[in-house]
Amino acid sequence: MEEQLKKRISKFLSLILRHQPEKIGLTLDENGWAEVDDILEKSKVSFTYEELVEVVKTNDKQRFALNDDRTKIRANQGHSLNTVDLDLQPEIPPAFLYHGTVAKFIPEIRLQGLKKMSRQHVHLSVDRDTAAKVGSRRGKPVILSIRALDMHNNGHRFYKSENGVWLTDKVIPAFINFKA
Ligand code: HQG
Repeated sequence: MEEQLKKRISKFLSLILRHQPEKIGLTLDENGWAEVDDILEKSKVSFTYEELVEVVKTNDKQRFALNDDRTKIRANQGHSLNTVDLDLQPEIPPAFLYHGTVAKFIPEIRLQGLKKMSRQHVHLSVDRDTAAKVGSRRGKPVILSIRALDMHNNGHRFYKSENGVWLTDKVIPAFINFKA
């Protein structure tokens, strides 16, 4: 299967499973699952069931999950829809987690900390390389290290998505090392 088609399908699935299911008249259940058949029927990008399964399996960030009998699909993280509850259990984070951003946001982050902006959570990575990739979507990446375990010990909750992204509600400036 061509990489370009995979990318198109992945982008389309991100759009309808994280942000705008109504765009194709799709409904997600309260945990974010959609019927695969429903997507195949309503999709504006034309693809088969087998192609969808291949996209889920080979996706570079493992963005999507299928249920056990492969009749339902959901996005593992990144939702802006606040009606979706992924039902994640709080977990103890490692000592440090990383956030990739760009220089123009730093003054605001120094003042307000990391905010979830349009998503449901602040997204953090386990390693600097991943954070650098996230930051480079917007320009030259700046990497912040976050004292995650200290945050946890101070009552902040952390969750880990199915694809290994750490999620939390906000990160106040006191827990951010700006010279990471
Ligand atoms: C910044 C992609 C000003 C924040 C990635 C970021 C990730 C602030 C942007 C996932 C701020 C929000 C998430 C504040 C945070 N003032 N700017 N107080 N607090 N920001 O896209 O973390 O490919 O919502 O630094 O790989 O960049 O979609 O979050 O630059 O895992 O699967 O506001 O999205 O995954 O941007 O990326 P985003 P993110 P996918």
